[in-house]
Amino acid sequence: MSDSKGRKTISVLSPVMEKNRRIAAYNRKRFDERGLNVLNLISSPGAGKTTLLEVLVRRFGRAIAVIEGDVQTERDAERIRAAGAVAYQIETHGACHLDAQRISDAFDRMVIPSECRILAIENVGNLICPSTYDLGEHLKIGLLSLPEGDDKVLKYPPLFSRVDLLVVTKMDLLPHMDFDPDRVEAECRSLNPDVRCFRVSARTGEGIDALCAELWG
Ligand SMILES: Nc1nc2c(ncn2[C@@H]2O[C@H](COP(=O)(O)OP(=O)(O)O)[C@@H](O)[C@H]2O)c(=O)[nH]1
Ligand SMILES: [Mg+2]
Repeated sequence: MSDSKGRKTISVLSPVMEKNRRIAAYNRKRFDERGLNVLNLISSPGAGKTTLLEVLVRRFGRAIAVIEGDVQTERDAERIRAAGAVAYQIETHGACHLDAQRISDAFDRMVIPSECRILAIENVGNLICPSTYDLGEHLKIGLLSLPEGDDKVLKYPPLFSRVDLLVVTKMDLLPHMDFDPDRVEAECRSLNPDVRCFRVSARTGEGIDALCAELWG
């Protein structure tokens, strides 16, 4: 494409996304062959992804395995292992999201127990960059915690228009926050009419049964 001065613009974004899409499709085929339900958890840093995964690991044991994504450190994988499941840590060393190639490499390297049925991927904490990268997952899960505020869904439509599940976390903090979960769910449905909504607290256990039924069913 040329502009009015005859300068050419070369888009590198589409080839990158096209390559990611092809690898994600390959990942999904491998996950299906293994009978794995694969989750991609996306939120801001601190929304409670790892804590929720620890709760799920305590319920499902080695029937769940986890790929952790962080810029640096093995800390989240160590937490998941301490809770009792297999975890593989990806350190992106700067990248603000995971991509399908990194997941393919992790899947090659990790030893997933035969009883495993759910593979959860905890993406790098970020509401923007992970939104558009398909990893080959079956469910894209967006988490929003009460301290972040109830106005965030319409500010980050690339994520909240794509999620299969919306999980409002830290519900135990509701008495202390000006946060309206009805508003959050209504705004998410306005972008994404098919989204399934959950309200949970890892601290009290609120909503965990319903979420487990959704993931396990
Ligand atoms: N009150 C409350 N705090 C929580 C809950 N879940 C997580 N947290 C806290 O939120 C902080 C960040 O949690 P973490 O799971 O590491 O978030 P991540 O960065 O999204 O993985 C930690 O201090 C957790 O103890 C919850 O349900 N209620
Ligand atoms: Mg974490």
